[in-house]
Amino acid sequence: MSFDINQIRADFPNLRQEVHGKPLVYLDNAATTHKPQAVIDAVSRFYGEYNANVHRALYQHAAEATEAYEAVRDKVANLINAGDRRSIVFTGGTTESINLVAYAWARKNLGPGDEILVTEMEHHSNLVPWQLVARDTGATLRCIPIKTDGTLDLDDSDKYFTSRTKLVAFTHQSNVFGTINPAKEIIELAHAVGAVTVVDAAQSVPHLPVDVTDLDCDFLAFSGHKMLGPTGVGVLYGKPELLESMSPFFGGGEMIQTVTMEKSTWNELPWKFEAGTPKIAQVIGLGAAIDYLNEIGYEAIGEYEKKLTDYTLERLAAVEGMSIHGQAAKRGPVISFNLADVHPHDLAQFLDMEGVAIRAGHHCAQPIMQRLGVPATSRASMYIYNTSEEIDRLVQSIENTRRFMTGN
Ligand code: C6P
Repeated sequence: MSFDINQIRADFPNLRQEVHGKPLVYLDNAATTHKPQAVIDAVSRFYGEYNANVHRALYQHAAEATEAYEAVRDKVANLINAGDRRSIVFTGGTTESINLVAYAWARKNLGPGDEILVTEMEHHSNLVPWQLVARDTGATLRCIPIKTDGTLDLDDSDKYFTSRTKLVAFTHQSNVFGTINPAKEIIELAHAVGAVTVVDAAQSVPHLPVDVTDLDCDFLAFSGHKMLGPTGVGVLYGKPELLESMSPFFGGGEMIQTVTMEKSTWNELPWKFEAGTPKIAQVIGLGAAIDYLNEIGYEAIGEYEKKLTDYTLERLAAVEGMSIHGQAAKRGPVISFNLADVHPHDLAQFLDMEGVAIRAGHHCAQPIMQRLGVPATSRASMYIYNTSEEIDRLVQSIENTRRFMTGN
């Protein structure tokens, strides 16, 4: 399909909303994206036409629901080029996926003297779970610092990747700077010292083709709601041999093979990690989101987002008193900034009155704020349905706010 922005926008009912009497300009896509009608319809069709639990019953709708649910596993495996559908575990989101690895792999395999390596640009979801693992196992948490341009300082990699490094967890794309990290290089460095790798792909899978076979990552996590899918569903990819070696994280229905009063045995992969009634409607909605993205194609998405990001950077840079954080050459459509003499929260509130939705705060990445020496930043994050006209409205609203707040 060619990239027809008008057609794409027409697919998203939320983009037709007005806020405070103004057409909505939604620029908080790194937090969550809107949903195309196809995703809303897929969820609605499940509930309205063949609602049933999966993997359990033999009647018609149960079979249809199971088939629809399991078909999405294949779609996800294709999307990230995982050779084996057993490596795809459905979770509640990126945060749950990372915690699954922290509980079911790291707590069993790490101890005093071992090191967990993260980066200074992690979202709290890929930092706090490792702090907890370090606390509980006696392992040490270490960190690759960021440079002033918002990229990772990998110059002295020998300092960080050592024989003690047992796990390396890093974000593929920063939710603050937009930086796309050199994932393959980091994974090679990790594997060279025998460490297991965890890629936080929450911000990359929505925008880039991600190939787990080429990356050779051990685990990779992402969320459905940041890629046009429903909330409450995410994916953990794990190499099957690692997932096999792990004990279940949650116990309950579905994840067992046999249960006696004394003991239980576990179901096969991936169901060993999907205890209880799974996120059936959400997974089906995620499948529709993947179909939608595939129809447009990642190449067209990447080209469009690059043009829009370049335009936004250029327009924002021309605003008086503007500081943009992060100048990575390889970046996604996420731009954080501060405007002199205007607190990010005030800016976000003024913009809201103009119908422009951005995020202001620490973006669940407080170490970055500490590094930048600011309590908060403003952040505009774009997706496939945003336009240069919307960026003009963003910039005009920022200009209006600046004039109002500073009086010049
Ligand atoms: N970042 C943002 O506005 P969940 O909440 O589990 O779907 O995703 C967590 C998460 C993990 N890693 C990265 C890099 C992320 O950006 C996020 C979510 C949102 O930046 C909400 S704080």
